[in-house]
Amino acid sequence: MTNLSPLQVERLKYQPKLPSSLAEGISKLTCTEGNATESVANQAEIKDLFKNTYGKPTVTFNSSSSARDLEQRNVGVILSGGQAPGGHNVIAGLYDALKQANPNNKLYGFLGGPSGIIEGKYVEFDDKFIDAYRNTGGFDIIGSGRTKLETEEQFQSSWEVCKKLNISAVVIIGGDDSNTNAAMLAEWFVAHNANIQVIGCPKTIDGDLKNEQIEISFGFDTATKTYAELIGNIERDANSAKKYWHFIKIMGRSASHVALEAALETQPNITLISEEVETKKMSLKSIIDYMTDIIVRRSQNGKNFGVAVIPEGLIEFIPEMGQMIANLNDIVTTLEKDSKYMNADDAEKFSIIENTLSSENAKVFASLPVLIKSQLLMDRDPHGNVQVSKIETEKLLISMIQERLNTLKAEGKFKGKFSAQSHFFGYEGRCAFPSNFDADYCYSLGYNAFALISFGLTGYLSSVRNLTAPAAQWIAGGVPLTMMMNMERRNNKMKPVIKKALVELDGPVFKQLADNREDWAMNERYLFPGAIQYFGPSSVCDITTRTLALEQSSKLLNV
Ligand code: FBP
Repeated sequence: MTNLSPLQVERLKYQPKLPSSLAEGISKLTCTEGNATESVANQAEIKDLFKNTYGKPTVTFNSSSSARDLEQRNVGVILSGGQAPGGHNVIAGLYDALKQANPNNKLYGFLGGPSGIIEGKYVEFDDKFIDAYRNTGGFDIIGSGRTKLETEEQFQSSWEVCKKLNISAVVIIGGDDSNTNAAMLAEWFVAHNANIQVIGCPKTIDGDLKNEQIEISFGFDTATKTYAELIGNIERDANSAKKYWHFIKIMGRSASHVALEAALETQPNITLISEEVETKKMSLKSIIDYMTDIIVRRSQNGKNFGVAVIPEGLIEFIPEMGQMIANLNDIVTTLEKDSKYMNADDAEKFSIIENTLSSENAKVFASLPVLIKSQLLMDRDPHGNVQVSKIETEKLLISMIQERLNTLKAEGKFKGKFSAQSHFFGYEGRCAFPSNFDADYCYSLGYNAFALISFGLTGYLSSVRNLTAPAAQWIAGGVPLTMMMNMERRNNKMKPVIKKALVELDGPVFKQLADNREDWAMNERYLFPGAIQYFGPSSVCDITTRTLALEQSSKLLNV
């Protein structure tokens, strides 16, 4: 093979593991229904919006000795939203299950995310195509996109494209927003007697698409291991040179799961958790006080260095910032239709914004450095989210801490040095070769998605549970998408969306940080996880995240 790295050559040969219930083959399955379900909140509104798909039972698969006859069918697949390691294996698992069910089945991949199904841009997979992508990172097999599937025209054109290709099921691999799209499309197809099923797969490095049935979204394992490797390397550098404070912002959007997991893997001196900041109503000033205090105390011990981990979405969780950003989101949607605003330069835009925000929020906006103001005005994503990856919170914290230390120095209360480096680890982790865990989990999710299709289900999320046990003992099944939904304000309107799971402050994962952070602040308890290992002892290659291990063991204790 040409143009392949030695690792890729070896990874192509890796055979992902399946739960034993699925390993017998797609035709040898039984489907057991659980109880009818309710949405997590706003039941009446969600039921009204999803008249045909609301309230379905959860399902579990078991292997059976008798084989089912499975009709020939064509399926379409979409990769949606941000990249997450293992997406290619979801498609490989889906493809293998579909071909095993009937060699005449066809799998079409829609190009560039949800827009591919609307515009009819697709490829048909064959063995050679799929084989080149097995166990690789990235979404480049068909590309991804963030188009929000929500209008009548989009649904109508998706239907036309499916009819043309004789597609009777669509699999959407995505995060909370993309699976909200999946739920909407599933409902629309049923309401229009289209006879097309829609199945979702839980993807996102953010780790916030989880609940009782979904233990973790795929990609979280590999991405956090990649960030932990990088943080560990920086800790070693900091501890060698002893001259810099490293401020590291970690991707993960609103929830702090990624930052928390990476922190447990590396034990840095400071870790901020957005959910704690919000719950304790910590102002920006009190965050600066907290961080400055640790920097000053370490300096008194002769340590003018350290490592601080900052979750990507922090800014939205600082109460005064969160309120200002919510107000900003509402007014920006309107202002973007105003040509005077759109043609204004940055300074004029800031002044229009300050005159339109409520007086309290205008004060907060005005107090920010120009860099952060401009970043806050950047385009929202198609789902109405501020693009937190573009807001340099790490630089905001550094500049405010520097100011505070200058004052303390002038007052004779700080005699040390403060020299800071800023980093943002995000895109580095999203396309890594999937860890063994993600390679197995993703393949199983894809395979299982076809199992859901084969039982005629629609509006379900592929679910594989019991993930801290060996893969053979994993439990395969499905969860109705509406079960995870609630109503939230997006783009100035209340919309049905899948509820994000945030870090629980009374949960075992946060507790692990809270119990240790004072020790980690003052001492170098750094851990160096090193690079992900794909070959070698299972104790190194097959370990899952601390988040999953702690959450699952605490569930067992509470049973
Ligand atoms: P998803 O929710 O689509 O999985 O996105 C994950 C993510 O990586 C976030 O952590 C990050 O804030 C965002 O995507 C960045 O988006 P983009 O790739 O559009 O820059």
